[in-house]
Amino acid sequence: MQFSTSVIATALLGLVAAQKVHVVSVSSANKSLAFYPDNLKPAVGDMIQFQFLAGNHSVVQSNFDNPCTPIQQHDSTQKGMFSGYMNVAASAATGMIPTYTMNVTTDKPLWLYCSQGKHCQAGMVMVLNENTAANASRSLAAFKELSAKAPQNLDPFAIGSTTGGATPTGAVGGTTSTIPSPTGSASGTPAQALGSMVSVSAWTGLLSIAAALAML
Ligand SMILES: *[C@@H]1O[C@H](CO)[C@@H](O)[C@H](O)[C@H]1NC(C)=O
Ligand SMILES: *[C@@H]1O[C@H](CO)[C@@H](O)[C@H](O)[C@H]1NC(C)=O
Ligand SMILES: *[C@@H]1O[C@H](CO)[C@@H](O)[C@H](O)[C@H]1NC(C)=O
Ligand SMILES: *[C@@H]1O[C@H](CO)[C@@H](O)[C@H](O)[C@H]1NC(C)=O
Ligand SMILES: [Cu+2]
Repeated sequence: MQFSTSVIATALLGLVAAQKVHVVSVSSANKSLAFYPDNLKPAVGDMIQFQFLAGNHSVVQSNFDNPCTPIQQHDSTQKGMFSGYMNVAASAATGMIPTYTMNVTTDKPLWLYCSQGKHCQAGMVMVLNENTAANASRSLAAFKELSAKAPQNLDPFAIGSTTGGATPTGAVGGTTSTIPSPTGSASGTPAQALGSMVSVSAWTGLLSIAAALAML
C-alpha cells in the first residue's frame, strides 16, 4: 500500500490553514468581571465567539488611549464593534446562553471592554492582537491601568451612536445567537470550555484525509 503524499499533504494543508473560531467567555459562573482569555492573537479571517455566561455584559471596541469609550467617539471614520447587552437570564430559562460572533478583519490591535456599570474600570477589558513590538507602551497590562483610571464607562448609546450596530439584537459587525448552556438541558453542541478553540474547517480537513486514505 502506497500513501499518496501529495494528496495527504493537501488534506493536512487544509487543516493548517483552517479558519478558527476563538471562544471567549464573558464573565463566568462566579460572576467575575473579566473576559477569558483576555489576550488573543487571531489571524485575519478567524472569528471570535463571545459566550455570555452570567450577568448583563457587553463587548465594545475602544482605542488604546481612550479606554471605556467607543472608538467612534474619537474617530468618526471608525465603526466600532458593539455586541449589545446580552440577557443571560432570559436565555438561561431555556437552557441556552447568548453568543456574539465577530469576524476578525485586521491584524492590528483591537481594544475591547464591557460598557456595563464600572466593569471596564474593574478590569473587564481585553485585546486582540496586542503588538508591543510595534509600541511597547501598548500592552494589555498598560491598557488595564489606563482603564482603571477612566472617568466614565460609555456605551455607543451614550454618545448617540448607532454605528457598530448599537442595538441589543443582531448587532452590525457580528451575529448573535444562542447555544446550549454547559449546564443546561437543551440538546445540541454544548458551549465550548473557557478559552478553547474550535476549527470550523477541521471536519473538512479530516474528511479529505479520509477520502485520501480511501483512494490508497
Ligand atoms: C472565577 O472564574 C474564573 C473562570 O473559571 C476563574 O479564572 C477565576 O479565578 C474565578 N474567580 C474567583 C474569585 O473565584
Ligand atoms: C442590561 O444592561 C443595560 C445597560 O445597563 C440595560 O439597559 C438593560 O435593561 C439590562 N438588561 C437587563 C435584562 O437587565
Ligand atoms: C506608543 O503608544 C503611546 C500610548 O498610546 C503613545 O503615546 C506613543 O505616542 C506611541 N509611540 C509611537 C512611536 O507611536
Ligand atoms: C463572517 O465571515 C463568514 C465567512 O467566513 C461570513 O459567512 C459571515 O457572513 C461573516 N459575518 C459578518 C458579520 O460579516
Ligand atoms: Cu461587564
